[in-house]
Amino acid sequence: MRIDNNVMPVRAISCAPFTDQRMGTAGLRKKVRVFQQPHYLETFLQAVLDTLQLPPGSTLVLGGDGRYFNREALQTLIRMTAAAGVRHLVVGQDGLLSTPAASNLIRMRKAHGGFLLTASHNPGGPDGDFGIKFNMANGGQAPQAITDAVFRASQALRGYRIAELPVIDLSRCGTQQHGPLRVEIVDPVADYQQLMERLFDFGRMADWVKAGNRVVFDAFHGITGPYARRILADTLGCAMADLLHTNPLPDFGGLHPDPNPVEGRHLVELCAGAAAPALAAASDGDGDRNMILGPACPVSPGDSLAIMLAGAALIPGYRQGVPGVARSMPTSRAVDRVAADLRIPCFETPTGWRFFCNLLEAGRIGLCGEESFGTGSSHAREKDGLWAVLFWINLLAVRSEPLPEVVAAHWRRYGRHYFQRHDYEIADAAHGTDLMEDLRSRLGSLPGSDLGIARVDLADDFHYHDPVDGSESPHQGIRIVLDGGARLVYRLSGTGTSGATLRIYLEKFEDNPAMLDCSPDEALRPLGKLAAHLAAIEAHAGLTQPTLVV
Ligand code: G16
Repeated sequence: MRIDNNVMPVRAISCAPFTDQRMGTAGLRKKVRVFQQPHYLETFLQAVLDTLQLPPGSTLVLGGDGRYFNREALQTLIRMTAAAGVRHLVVGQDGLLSTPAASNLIRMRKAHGGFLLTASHNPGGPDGDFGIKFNMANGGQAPQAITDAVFRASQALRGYRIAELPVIDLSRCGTQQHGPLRVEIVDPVADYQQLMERLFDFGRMADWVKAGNRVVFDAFHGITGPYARRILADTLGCAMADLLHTNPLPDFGGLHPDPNPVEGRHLVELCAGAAAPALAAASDGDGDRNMILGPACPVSPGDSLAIMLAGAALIPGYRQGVPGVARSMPTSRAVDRVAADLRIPCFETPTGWRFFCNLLEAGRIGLCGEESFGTGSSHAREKDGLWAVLFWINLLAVRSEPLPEVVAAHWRRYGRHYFQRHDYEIADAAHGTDLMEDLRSRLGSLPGSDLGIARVDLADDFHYHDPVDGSESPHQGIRIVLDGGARLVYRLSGTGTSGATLRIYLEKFEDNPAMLDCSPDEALRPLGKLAAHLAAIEAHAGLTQPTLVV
Protein backbone atom coordinates (compact mmCIF):
# COMPACT_ATOMS: atom_id res chain seq x y z
CA MET A 1 0.00 0.00 0.00
CA ARG A 2 1.45 3.42 -0.96
CA ILE A 3 0.62 6.32 1.28
CA ASP A 4 0.98 9.94 0.29
CA ASN A 5 3.73 11.71 2.24
CA ASN A 6 1.40 14.15 3.91
CA VAL A 7 -1.97 12.48 4.06
CA MET A 8 -2.84 9.58 6.32
CA PRO A 9 -5.90 7.71 5.00
CA VAL A 10 -8.23 7.26 7.95
CA ARG A 11 -11.47 5.28 8.30
CA ALA A 12 -14.18 6.18 10.82
CA ILE A 13 -15.98 3.16 12.28
CA SER A 14 -19.23 3.39 14.24
CA CYS A 15 -19.97 1.13 17.21
CA ALA A 16 -21.67 1.12 20.59
CA PRO A 17 -19.67 1.86 23.78
CA PHE A 18 -18.62 -0.87 26.24
CA THR A 19 -19.58 -0.33 29.87
CA ASP A 20 -16.63 -2.05 31.57
CA GLN A 21 -13.56 -0.08 30.51
CA ARG A 22 -12.64 1.37 33.90
CA MET A 23 -8.90 1.05 34.62
CA GLY A 24 -7.79 -0.64 37.86
CA THR A 25 -4.59 -0.37 39.91
CA ALA A 26 -2.46 -0.38 36.76
CA GLY A 27 -4.27 0.05 33.45
CA LEU A 28 -7.11 -1.94 31.92
CA ARG A 29 -6.79 -5.70 32.49
CA LYS A 30 -9.26 -8.23 31.14
CA LYS A 31 -9.35 -11.75 29.82
CA VAL A 32 -7.81 -12.01 26.34
CA ARG A 33 -11.23 -13.02 24.99
CA VAL A 34 -12.79 -9.80 26.27
CA PHE A 35 -10.18 -7.76 24.39
CA GLN A 36 -10.72 -9.91 21.28
CA GLN A 37 -14.39 -8.87 20.97
CA PRO A 38 -14.92 -6.75 17.85
CA HIS A 39 -14.22 -3.05 18.55
CA TYR A 40 -13.31 -3.60 22.27
CA LEU A 41 -9.61 -2.75 22.03
CA GLU A 42 -10.27 0.04 19.55
CA THR A 43 -12.89 1.81 21.66
CA PHE A 44 -10.65 1.76 24.73
CA LEU A 45 -7.74 3.18 22.73
CA GLN A 46 -10.00 5.84 21.25
CA ALA A 47 -11.17 6.83 24.74
CA VAL A 48 -7.53 7.23 25.84
CA LEU A 49 -6.59 9.20 22.71
CA ASP A 50 -9.66 11.46 22.99
CA THR A 51 -8.84 12.17 26.62
CA LEU A 52 -5.18 12.93 26.00
CA GLN A 53 -5.67 15.24 23.03
CA LEU A 54 -2.04 14.79 21.96
CA PRO A 55 -0.60 17.72 20.02
CA PRO A 56 -0.35 17.10 16.24
CA GLY A 57 2.93 15.42 15.28
CA SER A 58 3.44 13.80 18.71
CA THR A 59 5.91 11.04 19.57
CA LEU A 60 4.83 7.93 21.48
CA VAL A 61 6.70 4.88 22.78
CA LEU A 62 5.04 1.49 22.22
CA GLY A 63 5.95 -1.94 23.56
CA GLY A 64 4.88 -4.81 25.71
CA ASP A 65 5.80 -8.02 27.45
CA GLY A 66 5.30 -10.29 24.44
CA ARG A 67 2.17 -11.95 25.79
CA TYR A 68 -0.56 -13.50 23.65
CA PHE A 69 -2.51 -10.92 21.57
CA ASN A 70 0.31 -8.32 21.82
CA ARG A 71 1.22 -8.66 18.13
CA GLU A 72 -2.30 -8.01 16.84
CA ALA A 73 -2.98 -5.29 19.42
CA LEU A 74 0.25 -3.49 18.54
CA GLN A 75 -0.72 -3.21 14.86
CA THR A 76 -4.11 -1.78 15.87
CA LEU A 77 -2.38 0.61 18.25
CA ILE A 78 -0.04 1.83 15.50
CA ARG A 79 -2.94 2.48 13.15
CA MET A 80 -5.05 4.25 15.77
CA THR A 81 -2.29 6.48 17.09
CA ALA A 82 -1.47 7.37 13.47
CA ALA A 83 -5.14 8.30 12.91
CA ALA A 84 -4.96 10.51 16.01
CA GLY A 85 -2.13 12.55 14.46
CA VAL A 86 0.90 10.89 16.09
CA ARG A 87 3.79 11.16 13.63
CA HIS A 88 6.67 9.37 15.38
CA LEU A 89 6.44 5.98 17.05
CA VAL A 90 9.37 4.47 18.97
CA VAL A 91 8.67 0.74 19.18
CA GLY A 92 10.66 -2.05 20.84
CA GLN A 93 11.97 -4.66 18.38
CA ASP A 94 9.35 -7.41 17.96
CA GLY A 95 7.08 -5.22 20.07
CA LEU A 96 9.09 -6.02 23.19
CA LEU A 97 9.90 -3.52 25.93
CA SER A 98 9.99 -4.10 29.66
CA THR A 99 7.82 -1.68 31.60
CA PRO A 100 10.78 0.11 33.27
CA ALA A 101 12.70 0.25 29.96
CA ALA A 102 9.63 1.84 28.33
CA SER A 103 9.42 4.38 31.14
CA ASN A 104 13.08 5.22 30.57
CA LEU A 105 12.62 5.52 26.79
CA ILE A 106 9.65 7.88 27.16
CA ARG A 107 11.78 10.18 29.30
CA MET A 108 14.92 9.91 27.18
CA ARG A 109 13.13 10.59 23.92
CA LYS A 110 10.96 13.33 25.43
CA ALA A 111 7.97 11.44 24.05
CA HIS A 112 4.44 12.57 24.83
CA GLY A 113 3.77 9.23 26.49
CA GLY A 114 3.62 5.53 25.78
CA PHE A 115 1.34 2.52 25.58
CA LEU A 116 2.45 -0.70 27.28
CA LEU A 117 0.71 -3.89 26.28
CA THR A 118 0.88 -6.02 29.39
CA ALA A 119 -1.16 -7.58 32.17
CA SER A 120 2.03 -7.70 34.23
CA HIS A 121 2.21 -10.79 36.48
CA ASN A 122 -1.16 -12.15 35.36
CA PRO A 123 -1.08 -15.41 33.37
CA GLY A 124 -0.97 -15.21 29.55
CA GLY A 125 -2.14 -17.29 26.58
CA PRO A 126 -5.52 -17.43 24.82
CA ASP A 127 -7.31 -18.19 28.13
CA GLY A 128 -5.14 -15.78 30.12
CA ASP A 129 -5.15 -12.04 30.61
CA PHE A 130 -4.28 -9.06 28.46
CA GLY A 131 -3.89 -5.44 29.46
CA ILE A 132 -2.96 -1.92 28.42
CA LYS A 133 -1.30 0.78 30.45
CA PHE A 134 -0.88 4.36 29.31
CA ASN A 135 2.14 6.27 30.60
CA MET A 136 2.48 10.03 30.56
CA ALA A 137 5.35 12.20 29.31
CA ASN A 138 7.11 11.82 32.68
CA GLY A 139 7.29 8.05 32.10
CA GLY A 140 4.77 7.28 34.85
CA GLN A 141 1.33 5.72 34.66
CA ALA A 142 -1.63 7.96 34.00
CA PRO A 143 -2.92 9.50 37.25
CA GLN A 144 -6.41 8.91 38.60
CA ALA A 145 -7.86 12.12 37.08
CA ILE A 146 -6.87 10.86 33.60
CA THR A 147 -8.06 7.28 34.12
CA ASP A 148 -11.41 8.59 35.40
CA ALA A 149 -11.70 10.85 32.34
CA VAL A 150 -10.88 7.91 30.04
CA PHE A 151 -13.70 5.91 31.59
CA ARG A 152 -16.14 8.79 31.08
CA ALA A 153 -14.96 9.15 27.47
CA SER A 154 -15.41 5.40 26.89
CA GLN A 155 -19.06 5.69 27.94
CA ALA A 156 -19.78 8.46 25.47
CA LEU A 157 -18.02 6.96 22.42
CA ARG A 158 -19.95 6.20 19.26
CA GLY A 159 -17.02 4.89 17.21
CA TYR A 160 -13.32 5.22 16.51
CA ARG A 161 -10.86 6.30 13.84
CA ILE A 162 -8.21 4.01 12.39
CA ALA A 163 -5.56 4.68 9.74
CA GLU A 164 -5.22 2.45 6.70
CA LEU A 165 -1.68 1.13 6.94
CA PRO A 166 0.02 -2.10 5.88
CA VAL A 167 1.08 -4.54 8.63
CA ILE A 168 4.28 -3.00 10.01
CA ASP A 169 7.27 -5.35 10.21
CA LEU A 170 8.69 -4.91 13.73
CA SER A 171 11.40 -7.54 13.46
CA ARG A 172 14.32 -5.30 12.38
CA CYS A 173 15.74 -2.26 14.16
CA GLY A 174 15.73 0.89 12.03
CA THR A 175 13.36 3.57 10.80
CA GLN A 176 10.46 3.11 8.39
CA GLN A 177 8.40 5.87 6.85
CA HIS A 178 4.72 5.25 6.12
CA GLY A 179 3.44 8.46 4.60
CA PRO A 180 3.71 11.08 7.36
CA LEU A 181 4.27 8.41 10.05
CA ARG A 182 7.83 7.54 11.13
CA VAL A 183 8.14 4.17 12.87
CA GLU A 184 11.45 3.74 14.65
CA ILE A 185 12.18 0.22 15.84
CA VAL A 186 14.72 0.10 18.65
CA ASP A 187 16.78 -2.47 20.54
CA PRO A 188 14.75 -2.93 23.76
CA VAL A 189 17.82 -3.48 25.96
CA ALA A 190 20.51 -0.97 24.86
CA ASP A 191 19.31 2.29 26.49
CA TYR A 192 18.19 0.49 29.62
CA GLN A 193 21.59 -1.18 30.01
CA GLN A 194 23.34 2.18 29.68
CA LEU A 195 21.14 3.58 32.43
CA MET A 196 21.99 0.62 34.70
CA GLU A 197 25.71 1.09 34.00
CA ARG A 198 25.41 4.70 35.18
CA LEU A 199 23.74 3.66 38.46
CA PHE A 200 25.81 0.64 39.46
CA ASP A 201 29.48 -0.33 39.75
CA PHE A 202 29.52 -2.99 37.02
CA GLY A 203 33.28 -3.58 37.41
CA ARG A 204 32.97 -4.46 41.08
CA MET A 205 29.87 -6.56 40.45
CA ALA A 206 31.65 -8.53 37.69
CA ASP A 207 34.57 -9.15 40.09
CA TRP A 208 32.14 -10.44 42.71
CA VAL A 209 30.64 -12.86 40.18
CA LYS A 210 34.11 -13.89 39.04
CA ALA A 211 35.06 -14.63 42.66
CA GLY A 212 32.56 -17.48 42.57
CA ASN A 213 29.35 -15.82 43.71
CA ARG A 214 26.60 -17.52 41.75
CA VAL A 215 23.45 -15.69 40.70
CA VAL A 216 20.33 -17.61 39.58
CA PHE A 217 17.67 -15.55 37.83
CA ASP A 218 14.27 -16.68 36.56
CA ALA A 219 12.52 -14.62 33.86
CA PHE A 220 9.42 -16.88 33.77
CA HIS A 221 9.43 -16.60 29.96
CA GLY A 222 8.46 -12.94 30.38
CA ILE A 223 10.15 -9.83 29.07
CA THR A 224 13.27 -9.79 31.28
CA GLY A 225 14.94 -12.77 29.57
CA PRO A 226 16.71 -10.70 26.87
CA TYR A 227 17.70 -8.07 29.47
CA ALA A 228 19.08 -10.71 31.85
CA ARG A 229 21.08 -12.43 29.09
CA ARG A 230 22.75 -9.19 28.00
CA ILE A 231 23.30 -7.63 31.43
CA LEU A 232 23.72 -10.53 33.86
CA ALA A 233 25.45 -13.03 31.56
CA ASP A 234 27.19 -11.10 28.74
CA THR A 235 28.24 -8.11 30.86
CA LEU A 236 28.56 -9.32 34.46
CA GLY A 237 29.67 -12.87 33.67
CA CYS A 238 26.86 -14.84 35.34
CA ALA A 239 26.52 -18.36 33.91
CA MET A 240 23.99 -18.54 31.10
CA ALA A 241 22.83 -21.89 32.54
CA ASP A 242 21.79 -20.06 35.73
CA LEU A 243 19.39 -17.82 33.82
CA LEU A 244 16.06 -19.65 33.61
CA HIS A 245 13.18 -19.34 31.13
CA THR A 246 14.75 -16.41 29.28
CA ASN A 247 12.95 -16.56 25.94
CA PRO A 248 9.74 -14.48 26.02
CA LEU A 249 6.75 -16.67 25.09
CA PRO A 250 3.15 -15.60 24.41
CA ASP A 251 1.82 -17.97 27.08
CA PHE A 252 4.89 -17.73 29.36
CA GLY A 253 5.40 -21.44 28.63
CA GLY A 254 2.43 -22.16 30.89
CA LEU A 255 4.19 -20.54 33.88
CA HIS A 256 2.50 -17.92 36.03
CA PRO A 257 5.02 -15.07 35.78
CA ASP A 258 4.52 -13.79 39.31
CA PRO A 259 7.78 -13.60 41.31
CA ASN A 260 6.64 -14.67 44.76
CA PRO A 261 7.58 -17.61 46.99
CA VAL A 262 4.65 -19.66 45.68
CA GLU A 263 5.22 -19.30 41.92
CA GLY A 264 8.96 -19.23 42.61
CA ARG A 265 8.96 -22.20 44.98
CA HIS A 266 11.71 -23.88 42.94
CA LEU A 267 13.97 -20.95 43.85
CA VAL A 268 12.96 -21.16 47.50
CA GLU A 269 13.80 -24.88 47.46
CA LEU A 270 17.10 -24.27 45.67
CA CYS A 271 18.06 -21.66 48.26
CA ALA A 272 17.11 -23.99 51.11
CA GLY A 273 19.56 -26.67 49.90
CA ALA A 274 23.32 -27.19 49.95
CA ALA A 275 23.68 -25.87 46.37
CA ALA A 276 22.13 -22.49 47.21
CA PRO A 277 23.50 -19.65 45.06
CA ALA A 278 24.74 -16.40 46.62
CA LEU A 279 21.65 -14.70 45.20
CA ALA A 280 18.50 -15.98 43.53
CA ALA A 281 15.96 -13.67 41.97
CA ALA A 282 13.00 -13.55 39.63
CA SER A 283 10.97 -10.97 37.76
CA ASP A 284 7.44 -10.93 36.35
CA GLY A 285 5.85 -10.83 32.89
CA ASP A 286 6.62 -7.17 32.16
CA GLY A 287 9.81 -6.89 34.21
CA ASP A 288 8.75 -4.47 36.91
CA ARG A 289 8.52 -6.84 39.90
CA ASN A 290 11.31 -8.65 41.72
CA MET A 291 11.82 -11.39 44.26
CA ILE A 292 15.14 -11.65 46.12
CA LEU A 293 16.46 -14.69 48.00
CA GLY A 294 19.75 -15.83 49.46
CA PRO A 295 20.88 -19.10 51.07
CA ALA A 296 17.97 -20.20 53.30
CA CYS A 297 16.86 -16.57 53.30
CA PRO A 298 13.89 -15.26 51.31
CA VAL A 299 13.85 -11.46 51.59
CA SER A 300 10.38 -9.96 52.03
CA PRO A 301 9.70 -6.96 49.78
CA GLY A 302 9.38 -4.65 52.80
CA ASP A 303 12.73 -5.81 54.20
CA SER A 304 14.31 -5.51 50.75
CA LEU A 305 13.27 -1.86 50.49
CA ALA A 306 14.51 -1.11 54.02
CA ILE A 307 17.87 -2.82 53.43
CA MET A 308 18.30 -1.02 50.11
CA LEU A 309 17.69 2.34 51.78
CA ALA A 310 20.11 1.49 54.60
CA GLY A 311 22.79 0.58 52.02
CA ALA A 312 22.04 3.21 49.36
CA ALA A 313 25.13 5.26 50.17
CA LEU A 314 27.25 2.28 49.02
CA ILE A 315 25.80 2.36 45.50
CA PRO A 316 27.22 4.88 42.97
CA GLY A 317 23.85 6.16 41.72
CA TYR A 318 22.64 6.85 45.26
CA ARG A 319 25.88 7.92 46.93
CA GLN A 320 24.66 11.50 47.28
CA GLY A 321 21.84 10.23 49.52
CA VAL A 322 18.15 10.07 48.84
CA PRO A 323 15.88 12.98 49.78
CA GLY A 324 13.09 10.74 51.06
CA VAL A 325 11.46 7.38 50.65
CA ALA A 326 7.91 6.10 50.12
CA ARG A 327 5.99 2.88 50.51
CA SER A 328 2.41 1.94 49.78
CA MET A 329 0.21 1.85 52.87
CA PRO A 330 -0.09 -1.97 53.15
CA THR A 331 3.69 -2.44 52.79
CA SER A 332 5.54 -3.27 56.01
CA ARG A 333 6.86 -0.31 57.96
CA ALA A 334 10.43 -1.65 58.07
CA VAL A 335 11.59 1.19 55.82
CA ASP A 336 10.07 3.81 58.15
CA ARG A 337 12.65 2.88 60.80
CA VAL A 338 15.58 3.34 58.43
CA ALA A 339 14.15 6.65 57.18
CA ALA A 340 13.79 7.88 60.78
CA ASP A 341 17.39 6.85 61.45
CA LEU A 342 18.57 8.74 58.35
CA ARG A 343 16.28 11.67 59.25
CA ILE A 344 14.59 11.70 55.88
CA PRO A 345 10.83 11.78 55.25
CA CYS A 346 8.92 8.57 54.63
CA PHE A 347 5.66 8.92 52.68
CA GLU A 348 2.76 6.48 52.87
CA THR A 349 0.78 6.28 49.61
CA PRO A 350 -2.12 4.16 48.34
CA THR A 351 -1.40 0.93 46.45
CA GLY A 352 -0.43 1.70 42.84
CA TRP A 353 2.95 2.80 41.54
CA ARG A 354 1.43 5.91 39.98
CA PHE A 355 1.05 7.45 43.46
CA PHE A 356 4.85 7.55 43.80
CA CYS A 357 5.29 9.47 40.55
CA ASN A 358 4.40 12.94 41.85
CA LEU A 359 6.82 12.49 44.77
CA LEU A 360 9.58 11.27 42.42
CA GLU A 361 8.90 14.05 39.94
CA ALA A 362 9.02 16.69 42.70
CA GLY A 363 12.35 15.28 43.92
CA ARG A 364 10.91 14.45 47.35
CA ILE A 365 11.81 10.76 47.29
CA GLY A 366 14.64 8.73 45.79
CA LEU A 367 13.53 5.16 46.58
CA CYS A 368 10.11 3.57 46.89
CA GLY A 369 8.53 0.15 47.12
CA GLU A 370 5.51 -2.00 47.66
CA GLU A 371 4.67 -5.30 49.29
CA SER A 372 3.63 -6.65 45.87
CA PHE A 373 7.28 -7.36 45.02
CA GLY A 374 7.92 -3.93 43.50
CA THR A 375 10.87 -1.63 44.20
CA GLY A 376 12.15 1.34 42.26
CA SER A 377 13.89 4.67 42.35
CA SER A 378 14.11 8.06 40.71
CA HIS A 379 15.83 6.46 37.67
CA ALA A 380 12.40 5.69 36.13
CA ARG A 381 8.73 6.22 36.88
CA GLU A 382 7.89 2.52 37.08
CA LYS A 383 9.08 -0.11 39.48
CA ASP A 384 11.98 -2.08 38.11
CA GLY A 385 12.67 -5.80 38.64
CA LEU A 386 16.13 -6.15 37.13
CA TRP A 387 17.27 -2.87 38.70
CA ALA A 388 16.45 -4.33 42.13
CA VAL A 389 18.49 -7.46 41.33
CA LEU A 390 21.44 -5.30 40.23
CA PHE A 391 21.11 -3.15 43.36
CA TRP A 392 21.39 -6.28 45.52
CA ILE A 393 24.38 -7.61 43.55
CA ASN A 394 26.12 -4.26 43.95
CA LEU A 395 25.28 -4.16 47.67
CA LEU A 396 26.57 -7.71 48.28
CA ALA A 397 29.71 -7.00 46.24
CA VAL A 398 30.51 -3.93 48.36
CA ARG A 399 29.58 -5.45 51.71
CA SER A 400 31.48 -8.70 51.04
CA GLU A 401 29.07 -10.52 53.34
CA PRO A 402 26.62 -13.27 52.41
CA LEU A 403 23.03 -12.14 51.95
CA PRO A 404 21.67 -13.88 55.08
CA GLU A 405 24.23 -12.02 57.20
CA VAL A 406 23.22 -8.68 55.64
CA VAL A 407 19.57 -9.40 56.50
CA ALA A 408 20.31 -10.66 60.02
CA ALA A 409 22.47 -7.60 60.78
CA HIS A 410 19.63 -5.37 59.59
CA TRP A 411 17.15 -7.05 61.94
CA ARG A 412 19.59 -6.84 64.85
CA ARG A 413 19.91 -3.13 64.30
CA TYR A 414 16.34 -2.14 63.41
CA GLY A 415 14.19 -5.04 64.60
CA ARG A 416 12.14 -7.27 62.29
CA HIS A 417 8.76 -6.57 60.72
CA TYR A 418 7.17 -9.98 60.20
CA PHE A 419 4.90 -9.62 57.20
CA GLN A 420 2.54 -11.75 55.13
CA ARG A 421 -0.25 -11.18 52.64
CA HIS A 422 -3.25 -13.52 52.69
CA ASP A 423 -5.31 -13.46 49.49
CA TYR A 424 -8.86 -14.81 49.39
CA GLU A 425 -10.26 -15.40 45.90
CA ILE A 426 -13.97 -14.64 46.14
CA ALA A 427 -15.90 -15.96 43.14
CA ASP A 428 -18.72 -13.42 43.32
CA ALA A 429 -17.32 -9.87 43.27
CA ALA A 430 -20.44 -8.56 45.10
CA HIS A 431 -19.58 -10.72 48.13
CA GLY A 432 -16.16 -9.04 48.29
CA THR A 433 -17.71 -5.58 48.20
CA ASP A 434 -20.27 -6.53 50.88
CA LEU A 435 -17.50 -7.85 53.12
CA MET A 436 -15.57 -4.59 52.88
CA GLU A 437 -18.71 -2.50 53.46
CA ASP A 438 -19.61 -4.57 56.50
CA LEU A 439 -16.12 -4.14 57.98
CA ARG A 440 -16.12 -0.44 57.15
CA SER A 441 -19.45 0.02 58.94
CA ARG A 442 -17.93 -1.45 62.13
CA LEU A 443 -14.73 0.64 62.13
CA GLY A 444 -16.10 3.30 64.48
CA SER A 445 -16.72 0.77 67.26
CA LEU A 446 -13.30 -0.91 67.08
CA PRO A 447 -10.86 1.56 68.71
CA GLY A 448 -10.30 0.61 72.35
CA SER A 449 -11.91 -2.82 71.99
CA ASP A 450 -10.07 -5.92 73.16
CA LEU A 451 -9.62 -8.45 70.37
CA GLY A 452 -8.13 -11.19 72.54
CA ILE A 453 -4.51 -10.92 71.42
CA ALA A 454 -4.43 -7.11 71.67
CA ARG A 455 -6.50 -3.94 71.91
CA VAL A 456 -7.27 -1.76 68.91
CA ASP A 457 -5.38 1.52 68.84
CA LEU A 458 -6.64 2.80 65.50
CA ALA A 459 -9.18 1.65 62.90
CA ASP A 460 -9.73 3.71 59.77
CA ASP A 461 -10.19 3.74 56.01
CA PHE A 462 -6.97 5.09 54.51
CA HIS A 463 -7.39 8.45 52.79
CA TYR A 464 -4.47 9.88 50.82
CA HIS A 465 -3.84 13.56 50.33
CA ASP A 466 -1.20 13.98 47.63
CA PRO A 467 1.28 16.55 49.01
CA VAL A 468 2.38 17.55 45.51
CA ASP A 469 -0.82 18.16 43.53
CA GLY A 470 -3.29 18.27 46.42
CA SER A 471 -5.51 15.52 44.97
CA GLU A 472 -7.52 13.36 47.38
CA SER A 473 -7.85 9.56 47.18
CA PRO A 474 -10.35 8.18 49.70
CA HIS A 475 -11.12 4.52 50.60
CA GLN A 476 -7.67 3.11 49.90
CA GLY A 477 -7.84 0.24 52.38
CA ILE A 478 -8.94 -0.49 55.94
CA ARG A 479 -6.25 -0.26 58.61
CA ILE A 480 -6.53 -1.76 62.06
CA VAL A 481 -3.52 -1.00 64.24
CA LEU A 482 -3.20 -2.93 67.51
CA ASP A 483 -1.41 -1.89 70.67
CA GLY A 484 2.16 -3.13 70.45
CA GLY A 485 2.24 -2.03 66.81
CA ALA A 486 0.85 -5.10 64.99
CA ARG A 487 -1.34 -4.15 62.04
CA LEU A 488 -4.05 -5.63 59.81
CA VAL A 489 -4.87 -4.06 56.46
CA TYR A 490 -7.76 -5.07 54.19
CA ARG A 491 -8.37 -4.07 50.59
CA LEU A 492 -9.72 -5.48 47.35
CA SER A 493 -7.21 -6.02 44.55
CA GLY A 494 -7.47 -3.77 41.50
CA THR A 495 -5.59 -6.02 39.09
CA GLY A 496 -7.74 -9.17 38.87
CA THR A 497 -9.88 -10.02 35.87
CA SER A 498 -12.67 -12.05 37.50
CA GLY A 499 -14.46 -12.16 40.87
CA ALA A 500 -12.81 -10.26 43.74
CA THR A 501 -9.50 -10.82 45.49
CA LEU A 502 -9.54 -9.80 49.12
CA ARG A 503 -6.03 -8.97 50.26
CA ILE A 504 -5.24 -9.03 53.97
CA TYR A 505 -1.82 -7.73 54.99
CA LEU A 506 -0.48 -8.89 58.37
CA GLU A 507 2.41 -7.18 60.11
CA LYS A 508 4.03 -7.63 63.51
CA PHE A 509 7.13 -5.87 64.81
CA GLU A 510 9.68 -7.76 66.88
CA ASP A 511 12.88 -6.49 68.43
CA ASN A 512 13.57 -9.21 70.99
CA PRO A 513 16.91 -10.68 69.73
CA ALA A 514 15.73 -14.18 70.67
CA MET A 515 12.63 -13.84 68.48
CA LEU A 516 14.10 -12.62 65.20
CA ASP A 517 14.37 -16.00 63.49
CA CYS A 518 10.81 -17.34 63.59
CA SER A 519 9.04 -18.27 60.40
CA PRO A 520 6.47 -15.65 59.32
CA ASP A 521 3.82 -18.43 59.43
CA GLU A 522 4.54 -19.00 63.08
CA ALA A 523 4.90 -15.36 64.04
CA LEU A 524 1.72 -14.26 62.27
CA ARG A 525 -0.65 -17.23 62.79
CA PRO A 526 -2.72 -15.57 65.59
CA LEU A 527 -3.03 -12.35 63.53
CA GLY A 528 -4.16 -14.30 60.45
CA LYS A 529 -6.92 -16.01 62.44
CA LEU A 530 -8.00 -12.73 63.98
CA ALA A 531 -8.09 -11.04 60.58
CA ALA A 532 -10.34 -13.73 59.09
CA HIS A 533 -12.65 -13.65 62.09
CA LEU A 534 -12.91 -9.84 62.20
CA ALA A 535 -13.92 -9.62 58.54
CA ALA A 536 -16.34 -12.58 58.82
CA ILE A 537 -14.81 -14.07 55.68
CA GLU A 538 -16.49 -17.44 56.07
CA ALA A 539 -19.94 -15.86 56.48
CA HIS A 540 -19.46 -13.51 53.50
CA ALA A 541 -17.55 -15.70 51.09
CA GLY A 542 -17.68 -19.27 52.45
CA LEU A 543 -13.86 -19.41 52.60
CA THR A 544 -12.16 -20.93 55.62
CA GLN A 545 -8.58 -20.29 54.58
CA PRO A 546 -6.61 -18.04 52.24
CA THR A 547 -6.23 -19.06 48.60
CA LEU A 548 -2.67 -17.73 48.53
CA VAL A 549 -0.18 -16.72 51.22
CA VAL A 550 2.88 -14.70 50.18
C1 G16 B 1 0.30 -3.25 40.01
C2 G16 B 1 0.63 -1.87 40.52
C3 G16 B 1 1.25 -1.96 41.89
C4 G16 B 1 0.35 -2.74 42.83
C5 G16 B 1 0.06 -4.10 42.24
C6 G16 B 1 -0.95 -4.89 43.03
O1 G16 B 1 1.48 -3.95 39.78
O2 G16 B 1 1.51 -1.19 39.65
O3 G16 B 1 1.44 -0.66 42.34
O4 G16 B 1 0.96 -2.89 44.08
O5 G16 B 1 -0.49 -3.94 40.95
O6 G16 B 1 -2.17 -4.24 43.01
P1 G16 B 1 -3.48 -4.92 43.57
O7 G16 B 1 -3.20 -5.23 45.01
O8 G16 B 1 -4.55 -3.87 43.38
O9 G16 B 1 -3.74 -6.19 42.80
P2 G16 B 1 1.71 -4.73 38.42
O10 G16 B 1 3.08 -5.31 38.56
O11 G16 B 1 0.61 -5.78 38.39
O12 G16 B 1 1.55 -3.71 37.35
